[in-house]
Formats: sequence, structure tokens, C-alpha cells
Amino acid sequence: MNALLVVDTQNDFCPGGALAVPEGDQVVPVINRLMDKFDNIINTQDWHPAGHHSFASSHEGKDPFDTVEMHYGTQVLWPDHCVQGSEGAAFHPDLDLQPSQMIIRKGFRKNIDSYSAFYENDHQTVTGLAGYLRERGIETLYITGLAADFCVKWTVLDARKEGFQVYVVEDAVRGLDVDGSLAEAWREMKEAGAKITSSGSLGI
Ligand code: VGL
Ligand code: ZN
Repeated sequence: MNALLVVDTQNDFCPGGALAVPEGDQVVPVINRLMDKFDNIINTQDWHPAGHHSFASSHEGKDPFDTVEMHYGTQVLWPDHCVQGSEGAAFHPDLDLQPSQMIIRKGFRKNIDSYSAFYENDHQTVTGLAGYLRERGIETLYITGLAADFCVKWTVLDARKEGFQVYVVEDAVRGLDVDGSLAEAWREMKEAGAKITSSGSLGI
């Protein structure tokens, strides 16, 4: 069984938002059209408390896109974004949420970031998504959303690690591209066995 996984399609990742992904809003109509093809639709929502440790503002003398060492490894620091309950954390107003069956929130623990829909950035703390998908008999994921080189990439890599078949829908993702991270993300996703497809040629 297939599922459509829509990653972090939120205002702060769209033009005008706090951590805008270039053309981030352009994935919305593509994702809305794709929904018709799926019986199972799952969204993720980046959902940080104020003062989250992934925010540069939480680290004296640091700027957005600097890095720091956290207990789980190197962390890129971001502008404050997707603060719980804020307009920036809300889904893009045009995103069709009606068919969504599950919204998985992540990044809500103050001292650990969470890019992937499956694991937090320590690569150990689980969100529960793998169990949810397995219990429902879902084996194949079509992954869309923002940002291709962070939350989409880590979701794809962890989905492969968890044994799911993965298709990344190329025209339904956009990236931030911090220091060449976008090209590197495509390389890593392909190397992990994810297949790249486009919304017009899903074959389902
Ligand atoms: C994301 C950076 C920080 C993402 C979330 O959704 O890709 N990137 N938080
Ligand atoms: Zn975040």
C-alpha cells in the first residue's frame, strides 16, 4: 500500500516566512493535485517551543546558518521559525488538509532538533511514524514538501533505513541550499535507494 507524505509545508518555509525556501509555495498546488491519487495521506509539522536550541537566537554571538556542537553532533542554527501556535508554524493556507489522516509534529523538545519524520536528530528518539505505517500495511512512500535538503532528505534516508520503498516527487519539493546542501541531498537520497519521480509520471 502507498502513502503520500507531505513534509513541513508551513508558512515559515514559504516566501515571506522566517526560513523561506525559494519557491517553497510552488509545491502546494502540486501536492494538492497528488492527493487524489492516494488513500493514505500524512503531514508533518515543524513545531518548536520558543527558545528552541536550533535557533541562533538561543546561542550568544551566533548567527543563523552558523553551526554549533550539540550532544548529538553538529547542528546548523536557524532563524526563529515554526514556533508553536504562531502563524509561521501554520500550514500554507492553500494546502488541502482535509484528506490528511495524521499530522505528525516534530522538534517540540527544546534541546534537540528533529528534521526527519521518523527520528529526532540524535537518530535514536523515535516519532512513532514507522510503527504507524507498518500497522497500517503501508510499504511505499511518496515524499513531498520542504525543505528538500533538510527535513525531506532526513525523512527519505530514515524511511529507507526503516525498509520502506521511497519515491521523492521532484516537482513537489524545494530546497534551502545552504553551502551546496541541495546537490548533496539528491546524491545521498539516490545513494540510499530512493527513486526520483515527478507528479506527472507516478505510475500509480
Ligand atoms: C527544516 C530547518 C529547520 C525543514 C526544519 O523543514 O527542512 N529545516 N527546521
Ligand atoms: Zn525547524
